Amino acid sequence: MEIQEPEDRAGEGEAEVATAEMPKVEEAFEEIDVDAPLVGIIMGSANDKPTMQPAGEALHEAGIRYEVRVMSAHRAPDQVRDYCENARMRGLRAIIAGAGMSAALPGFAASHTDLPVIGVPIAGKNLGGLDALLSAVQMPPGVPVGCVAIDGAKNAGLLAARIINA
Ligand code: RP5
Repeated sequence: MEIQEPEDRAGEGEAEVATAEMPKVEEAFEEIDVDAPLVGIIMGSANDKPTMQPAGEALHEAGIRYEVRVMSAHRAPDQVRDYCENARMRGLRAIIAGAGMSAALPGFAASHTDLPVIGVPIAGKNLGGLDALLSAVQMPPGVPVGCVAIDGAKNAGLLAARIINA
């Protein structure tokens, strides 16, 4: 019995170290997983926010984390490029891109990521959103952009949710 006591203590000690350290590691990984958004909602102007809000609401109702960023393809192309190039590495799995007028944002975003990009054409003052619609749906072969209806942000959120849950 006297010989076994040190062995038992050694075993218990190792177990104590292991159980003391494991929760910290698990918590660290949980924090990364839990907080990371899965969908990025980007738009060309802060003025697009009210139109794009239903996309966030649809994702929220589906329990899918998302983030919102305002970035213009023509006013801040470097920012859009960097965001899209890093999107997959950051854990995003889909991007929703809303923009009005000639609306390069969805196609420009899709050219800088291999994640699915869902375009939301936003109605402008002059052409009722037809310009933005055509900019998204008429993307040349090789750079796909999914496209919902003009001002159809709700469906963009629902479609992103289906992509995430597929
Ligand atoms: C696009 O041009 C935006 O997406 C917006 O819909 C449109 C007009 O932009 P603002 O003049 O409202 O900033 O870039």
